[in-house]
Amino acid sequence: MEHDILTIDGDPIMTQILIEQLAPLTRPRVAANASEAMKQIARRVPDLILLDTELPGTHGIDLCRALHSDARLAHVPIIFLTAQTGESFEIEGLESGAVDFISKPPRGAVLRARVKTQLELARLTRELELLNLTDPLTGLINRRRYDEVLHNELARARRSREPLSLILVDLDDFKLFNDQYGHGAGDECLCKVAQLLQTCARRPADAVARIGGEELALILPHTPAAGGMEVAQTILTTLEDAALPHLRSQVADHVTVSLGLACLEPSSDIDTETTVEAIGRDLGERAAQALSEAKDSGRARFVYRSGRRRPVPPPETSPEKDAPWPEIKGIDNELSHQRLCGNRELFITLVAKLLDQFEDLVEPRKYADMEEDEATLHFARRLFKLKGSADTLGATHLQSLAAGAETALRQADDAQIALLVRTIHEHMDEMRASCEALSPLPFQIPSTPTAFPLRATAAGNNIARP
Ligand code: GH3
Ligand code: MG
Repeated sequence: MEHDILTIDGDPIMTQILIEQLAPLTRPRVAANASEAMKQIARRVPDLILLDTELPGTHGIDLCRALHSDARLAHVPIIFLTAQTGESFEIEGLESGAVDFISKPPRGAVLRARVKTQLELARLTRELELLNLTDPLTGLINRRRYDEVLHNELARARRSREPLSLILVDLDDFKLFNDQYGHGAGDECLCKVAQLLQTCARRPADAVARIGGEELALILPHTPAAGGMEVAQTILTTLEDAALPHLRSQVADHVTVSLGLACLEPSSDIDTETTVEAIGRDLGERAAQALSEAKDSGRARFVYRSGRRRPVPPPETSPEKDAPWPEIKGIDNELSHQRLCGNRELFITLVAKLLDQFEDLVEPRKYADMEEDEATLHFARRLFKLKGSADTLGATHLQSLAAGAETALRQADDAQIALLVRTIHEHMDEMRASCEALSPLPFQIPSTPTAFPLRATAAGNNIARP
């Protein structure tokens, strides 16, 4: 890659000499005085600056000091070109921020060698700093950089009254993963999850960090709660699609994560009196509480926790103001609206997913190939997941039916399981029917299963007997 060198010299002849001598390396940009230099820097930060000590109207040392204190140029080496000699002058120059001196008139080979050395040193310094800010295992930014990014983005959000979402991510049953597959495989799994998270947060300002052992985080600037929820849901779906095997997960047969989402909303949370540190603390606490709720309520899901002072948005603040929140039988509208922050699109996606995924809770064909223990475990996981999805959607009756079936499974009560699974199916059929009655149809409704599955399955596999 060609280097971007800026020469700052008031003498056109000297400038021409520099252009010719640097030709084997690059074609430099040139500035004849301080103000031209500042314009060039504003266009693009150069890789290196060659600065004349006797500029018209400015002392080179003063300009060097000013350039050195400019945060954009903190990593840009400045080399002095000077006709002056003397120890005190050199000391002053080095103290002003220059890294080297070249005496005028320069000799081409010496100039190029010194420039190359400084460019290489600057590159190595940048790499070292990057290493310091990067987690070596996953390549994500590390805790230290996460703290910096969060602080800077919160300060910006407060200043420009923009929203910001924070998502904390924790792998589910990761200890069991390590126990089952070994620590090396655990490391690989973490890397894979890190890569997948990066595909879910693709805006340039988004940052994905590893903030602890198996804890990751996403900082999403300019993103209100509804957008944060969409990213959280995308993460869940992406992991489901990736289906990284996790035999001992208590939640699914693949690796899952739990997510805690909290948002800074300009209208209520951002108060110019509150310090950025306090805003960050509050946001972090809310996201951590949401994560802990996601774990406690069944894992493999996201929970959103709104701000303390933030009122629950009334329906008219929905992203699609004109479209009413669909009334679906069995779903507590107020609860779902609140949980999903009025994100109608997400609501519809989740209902469709629920009806699709649990259309056939017992899956007779799948159970036909399973051993009894495996079938029981599989069934238990599906119930667990159904309970979680119902909870997210505010489908409270469905949630308690699934919880009841879990208890019956633990007690090996076949009759009760059969009854509850039948009731669950009936309940979901009613939900499906009420979706079909909506006009216009909010989504493609999965077909109703033709045969009631449990009897065939229970008879064939005794799934309820652990
Ligand atoms: P939960 O669903 O409640 O989060 O359960 P968990 O097992 O994931 O959580 P717990 O806190 O009990 O255990 C975390 C595990 O993550 C234990 C630890 O060995 C593992 N872990 C943390 N950092 C790393 C790592 O860098 N590599 C590997 N392979 N494992 C790690
Ligand atoms: Mg964990």
